[in-house]
Amino acid sequence: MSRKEVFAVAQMGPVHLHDTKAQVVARLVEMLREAHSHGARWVTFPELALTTFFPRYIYDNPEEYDVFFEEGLPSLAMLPLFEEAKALGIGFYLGYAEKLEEGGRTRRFNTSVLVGPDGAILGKYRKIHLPGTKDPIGDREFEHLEKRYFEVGDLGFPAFKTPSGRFGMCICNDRRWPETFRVMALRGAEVFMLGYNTPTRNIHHPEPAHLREFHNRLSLKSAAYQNGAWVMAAAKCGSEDGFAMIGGSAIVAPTGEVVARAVSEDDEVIAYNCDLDLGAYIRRSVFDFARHRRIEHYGPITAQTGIEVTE
Ligand code: ING
Repeated sequence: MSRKEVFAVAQMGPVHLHDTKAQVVARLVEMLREAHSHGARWVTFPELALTTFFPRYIYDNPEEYDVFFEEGLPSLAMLPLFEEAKALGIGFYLGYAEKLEEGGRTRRFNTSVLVGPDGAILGKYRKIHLPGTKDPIGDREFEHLEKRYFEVGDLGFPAFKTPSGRFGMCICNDRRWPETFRVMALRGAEVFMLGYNTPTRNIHHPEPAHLREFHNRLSLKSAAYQNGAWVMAAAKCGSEDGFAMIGGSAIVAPTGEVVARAVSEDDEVIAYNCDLDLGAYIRRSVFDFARHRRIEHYGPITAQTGIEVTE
């Protein structure tokens, strides 16, 4: 028996500082419609999909950077997308900068929301692995200041129940950490949705540009195969005000094979009719967690953060 559903990934081309959220959301709605024309029931949009990747810039005061954040869910800017998706009966993953008042203080997260085909909000995820630095490095062409603008996510790595099965969400750098996917898989996730903004240049040390795409693909394929799950990965890419980011959006099968990928660095919709039972044999054999995992030997994974050499 196979549970087949069409999933789409909506890759975004650049969003520039001067682009308005209304202009960007109109692009997302356009891609939603294109996904619908492919018969898609689910669409994955990128990380921080409503704005340029602003953590590349140095801001000192919230008044300067709060313009990039959304309040409320759906926020005013998101409304046209939520309405169109509900009208088309399409569920979606959307990455955005979340701002809220809680416990008498302002909190800011790099967040993704999962919305069902009926428009119901199924869950939220807040990015846990924040790369880069809290303070500017300086003397670089751009920065990577997610630790400056966002708190570490406080919702863990849930697996959300949807009408199509259990989905997990993560965001960008999370995909480089195997713990991300294993936790969601241990909670029953059979589809992982994620968005990313990955600069083509490494500001921390000289690295050949081709490795950016190689490491992206390596992370996605490993996550899929080692957890017997589908991976939907949506890039925001191209040159945003001259700052280049990789594309390579992809749909990866539980076998680890890329079944669809974007070929441009613009807005581009890819889609695939996914058999959600394809991963079942992998989770019943090579990665039958219950039968093969030996947690009594995994202690250091949660007992320590960095490397500890004992002898
Ligand atoms: N971007 C990048 C990512 O993890 C990065 C940052 C790139 C870190 C390459 C390490 C190596 O894809 C975000 N937004 O996390």
